[in-house]
Amino acid sequence: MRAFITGITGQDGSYLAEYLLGLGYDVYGIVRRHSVAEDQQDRIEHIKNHLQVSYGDLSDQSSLERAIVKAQPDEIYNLAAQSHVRVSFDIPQYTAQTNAIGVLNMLDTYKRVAPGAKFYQASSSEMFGLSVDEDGYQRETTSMNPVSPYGCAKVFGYNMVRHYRRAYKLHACNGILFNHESPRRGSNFVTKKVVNAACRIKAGKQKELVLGNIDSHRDWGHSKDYVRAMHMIINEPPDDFVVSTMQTHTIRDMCDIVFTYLGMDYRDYVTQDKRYMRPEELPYLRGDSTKIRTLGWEPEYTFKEMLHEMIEHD
Ligand code: NAP
Ligand code: G4F
Repeated sequence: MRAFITGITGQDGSYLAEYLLGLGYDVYGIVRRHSVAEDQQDRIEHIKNHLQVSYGDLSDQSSLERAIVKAQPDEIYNLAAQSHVRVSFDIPQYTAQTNAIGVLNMLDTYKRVAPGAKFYQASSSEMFGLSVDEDGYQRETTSMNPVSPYGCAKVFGYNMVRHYRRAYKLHACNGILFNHESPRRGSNFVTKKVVNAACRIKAGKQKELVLGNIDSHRDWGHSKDYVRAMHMIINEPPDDFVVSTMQTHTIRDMCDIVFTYLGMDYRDYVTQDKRYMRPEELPYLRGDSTKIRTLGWEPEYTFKEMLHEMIEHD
């Protein structure tokens, strides 16, 4: 089996590549051109001799075509994105080019050069925005009411996948993943920022931690559990699936667990500043993943185990 992964240098792409190599797949991917080439592949350094990567970018359709023709994939995972919600308010057009038009570029290339393959799109719980069902969960049938350029662009990609599935009878599916973290999480997402700062404070290298809104709720899982779900979803009849832990916590709860593990009280160190607030906030996420759980998926990590692993790593 041959898999083609966009976003292979990212948190999820690196775990997915590892997982698929472990299953015996040949794994292909694209990487972007960076001005500092030395550290751009840090997350895949340990497996890079087993991967076939070429330069490519979601905004350059010719590069996608060359890479997919070379890979002749059975499975295509489109994980590449400008993945930071706060940053999407600063660079909305770039975010839309990558996360919306980039998905269309991928789908169109897939349809033309590899229509026999299966296609997975990295959709997001950020698409639900302000919508919550009466029982306090978001699920596959919950309406989408996004509150960020990132969320709006992801809704476009999500709908394009559904459209291509129906119109051209392609095996294209969406995983609607709730937040997931790991030691490989980018340093400006809130879990990694808190873990990193708490470790530095403990070591006497930092005095305080400045955050934005610490009362929003997120449903946080572990990236390793969620890449297993991606592989399961793409190998089902084409459909859309929510992936979540079904539990929710505030940023405040998360700070409490991290600082307590290191023998400190977060209230002595955490302050808030409007520079980390968003023009519009998504206050509450809690996913109902019953649909994928009926296929046998469930997370192995608890919330605390995931945070403890991140702390031990730092
Ligand atoms: P990540 O660590 O930020 O990785 C994003 C990847 O996309 C990186 O490899 C990045 O390359 C690549 N990329 C960005 N723009 C690109 C472009 N124009 N062309 C080609 N590659 C590009 O994100 P992640 O956490 O692994 O998330 C993976 C996907 O799942 C994303 O689509 C994200 O939006 C979605 N998602 C994530 C979560 C979550 O909680 N993690 C939840 C729901 C959905 P560089 O290394 O060169 O920057
Ligand atoms: O860690 P975050 O930046 O993740 P966010 O915005 O929920 O987005 C992540 O999850 C989405 C799925 O729901 C993905 F689609 C997306 O790609 C990404 O992986 O922020 C989490 C919460 C927010 O409510 C934010 O306002 O933490 C709050 N927060 C408070 N202080 C902060 C900070 N977030 C960041 N990044 N930095 C802060 O200082």
